Amino acid sequence: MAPIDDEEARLRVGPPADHAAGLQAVRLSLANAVGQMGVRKTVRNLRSLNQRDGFDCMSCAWPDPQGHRHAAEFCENGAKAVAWEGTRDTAGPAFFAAHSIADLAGQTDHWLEKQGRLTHPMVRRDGGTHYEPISWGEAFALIGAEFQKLASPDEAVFYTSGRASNEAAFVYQLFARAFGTNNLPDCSNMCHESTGSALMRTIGVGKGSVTLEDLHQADLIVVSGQNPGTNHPRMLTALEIAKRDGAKILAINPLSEAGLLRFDNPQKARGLVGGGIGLADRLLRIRSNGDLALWQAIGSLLLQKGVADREFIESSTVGFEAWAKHVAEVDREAVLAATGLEWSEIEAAADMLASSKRIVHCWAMGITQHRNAVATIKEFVNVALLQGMIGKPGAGLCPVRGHSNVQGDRTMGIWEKPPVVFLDRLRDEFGFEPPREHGVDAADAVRVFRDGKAKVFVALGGNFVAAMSDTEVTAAAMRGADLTVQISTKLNRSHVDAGRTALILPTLGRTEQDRTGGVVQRVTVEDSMSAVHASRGRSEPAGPLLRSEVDIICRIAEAVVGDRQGIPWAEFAGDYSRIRERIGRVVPGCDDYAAKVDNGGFTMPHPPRDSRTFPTAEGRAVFTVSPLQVMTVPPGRLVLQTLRSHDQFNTTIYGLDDRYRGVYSGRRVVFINAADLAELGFADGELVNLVSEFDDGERRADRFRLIAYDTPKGCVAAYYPETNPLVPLDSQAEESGTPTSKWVIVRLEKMG
Ligand SMILES: Nc1nc2c(c(=O)[nH]1)N[C@H]1C(S)=C(S)[C@@H](COP(=O)(O)OP(=O)(O)OC[C@H]3O[C@@H](n4cnc5c(=O)[nH]c(N)nc54)[C@H](O)[C@@H]3O)O[C@H]1N2
Ligand SMILES: Nc1nc2c(c(=O)[nH]1)N[C@H]1C(S)=C(S)[C@@H](COP(=O)(O)OP(=O)(O)OC[C@H]3O[C@@H](n4cnc5c(=O)[nH]c(N)nc54)[C@H](O)[C@@H]3O)O[C@H]1N2
Ligand SMILES: [Mo]
Repeated sequence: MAPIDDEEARLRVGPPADHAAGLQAVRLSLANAVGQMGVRKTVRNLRSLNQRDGFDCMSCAWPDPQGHRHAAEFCENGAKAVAWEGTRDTAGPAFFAAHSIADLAGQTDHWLEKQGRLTHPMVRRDGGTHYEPISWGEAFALIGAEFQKLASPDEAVFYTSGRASNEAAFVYQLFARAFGTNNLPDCSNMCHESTGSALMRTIGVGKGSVTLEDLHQADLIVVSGQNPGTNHPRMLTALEIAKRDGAKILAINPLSEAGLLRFDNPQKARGLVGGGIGLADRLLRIRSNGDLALWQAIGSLLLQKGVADREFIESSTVGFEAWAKHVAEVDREAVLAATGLEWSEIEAAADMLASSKRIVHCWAMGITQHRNAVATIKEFVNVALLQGMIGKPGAGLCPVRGHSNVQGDRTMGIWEKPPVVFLDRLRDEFGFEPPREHGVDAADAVRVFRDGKAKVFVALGGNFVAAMSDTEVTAAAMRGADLTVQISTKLNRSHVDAGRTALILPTLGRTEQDRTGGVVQRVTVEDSMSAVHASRGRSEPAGPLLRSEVDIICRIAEAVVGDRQGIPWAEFAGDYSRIRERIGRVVPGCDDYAAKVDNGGFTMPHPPRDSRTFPTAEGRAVFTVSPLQVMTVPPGRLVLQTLRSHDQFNTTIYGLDDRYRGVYSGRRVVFINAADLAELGFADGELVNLVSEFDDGERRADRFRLIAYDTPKGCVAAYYPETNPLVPLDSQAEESGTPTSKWVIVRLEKMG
């Protein structure tokens, strides 16, 4: 487990901010970028960030405007991500010779990544104390030999983080399936999996149904369980555009996040002199996990008011009567207990919905990472269907994705439960029979290594050990692997808690020029609104030995499956347009893929959005009935949500500040209501240990400082990944299996 940083002693706490971005954000992001990359590289990189012939920002999946783009089409945190990748610092053989793995284990996550870009393939041989250099050729041969030893293809697991390009993802899943397994867990399992589960069942497509234009045209935007000021700052521009045209915003969050309150757009001259625009017209400060109850109550109020798009319900949905009956009987006391809101607040929110004609529902991790997340999302869908808010301009469902290409990776077949049609088309194109049995998701991946049932773990990016729940269990499971192969840009915990034989394969990042095969290659990505386009980095790679993800995967595939299925791996690596041709023939919705991306990109088909047709089993959109659960906490215990600071990208910690929440130089903090402090006998600023309680026992994370904060009583918040040791592996969302990162029952323990 990550040790505790000495810097924590310098922790300072100030008042939280009341608005997001503004001049300060520009100044900070430029100073940071120049500091890490130097002036020339900063100018080159930031100039091509999110531009038509440039590269796609890797900081989130928010779409780019279709028409006019600003010269600076990025946000503070996008600039941070670019600078982090573009840093001049490197961690090569001398670094690894100087630091044993035991030594690295004693460093924080922040320190590990801060060492700079990985430049050489490295290996820790079985029993070794250090990583040592290895040639690419020997690394691929070693992988080939380890795979030979497997008793079954299912002893290998292929993880993907959502930064991989469509081309890399496509060849990766092809490799896994040609080898013979659907063990393709990904970061989506920990992220929007609940969204996919809920939307597949109710509208027949697991993706959001809006375009950026729809947001601009909406007259009400609901933002549930999301902190866009930090995690999707460019979304604030869309909210601003909608607001200027008279839209209202309803935010639902336990915290009054700065980015929900006011936005001072740094892209505009006006932003530079301050002022900005107010965002949320109403902020419901809901208790953790109150959303299912809230939406059932809103549904019942809308029904009482006679709000219903009868025509749409009649022509395009099933299940309305049963749902209407269910929510009409909603228990008001249970709703008040679950939400912690006043009934009048819920009525006011329902009035906002009732008086709106074009509503977009947005949501993120505050919704998906709960035990009943799938039910909650189905409840937004019920209300959207009731009002006919899907498949018309200015209205729809907008799950806001995290990783910049997590949606594209799924489209390309990174899925442990692949649809039959996808496998059939893969078979028809490549002439081999892909495995049909479902593979392991992220949580099951931990279980199969923990139980000795899997031996080889390959990671296409990411930091599985720190990102996954139950850090100690996950780390031990990974240490038990015979071989781990990490295709990475920077050093992280997953290189430290690695298999007996462990490989680090350094790869090019999004910002870097990819000249695999001697030509300039492009890749493609899909954003949160299903728009697909090309991305091409411009910078000189961090080192001459780096290889692209596509190249690395194709070489591994050559070493492991060779030409058994006649798949032309070398041809794919030499010219990515050959991969795009195959994508066009295999992936549903990607016909003429290569040509379309050459012509500037396209938006993936989405039948509910495009034509109000719903490819569900019923052939219609489905109202669903979910029992109202009021999740309770034993006396003296609190509900912990684990979230992101303004200075991190998932497990990548850029710095120790969270300026919007008024926290500086430290991350081991717990935001807690002052009344809870008093009741439980603790003081603001006191150091405590956190103990989580679950059916299977207790878990601990030590030395956190309590900060009195405006969070609902009983609900506390702390940063991930430091709190992942507290999230039990078996605490997962129903149906989707997502770890319940926003619902962990904890008690505070005095420090001895
Ligand atoms: N700069 C930056 N950008 C990022 C990331 C990053 O780490 N840094 N991560 C990327 C990724 S992979 C993702 S998935 C997204 C994550 O984007 P977010 O989902 O915005 O990320 P979190 O920090 O987890 O914030 C969760 C929000 O939900 C609220 N919340 C918690 N519990 C509840 C609840 O029960 N009900 C309601 N209504 N709200 C609740 C929290 O108070 C918080 O505001 O961002 C992406 N973009
Ligand atoms: N407790 C708790 N746990 C959570 C969450 C939470 O809210 N709370 N959120 C969950 C969510 S939403 C997600 S998406 C997951 C994230 O899980 P992951 O995607 O696995 O984690 P990241 O931190 O994004 O991965 C960072 C690493 O990716 C590598 N990397 C960066 N860029 C590239 C690249 O271009 N190519 C390659 N090959 N590697 C690259 C670097 O080595 C870096 O160290 O975490 C989940 N875990
Ligand atoms: Mo995510």
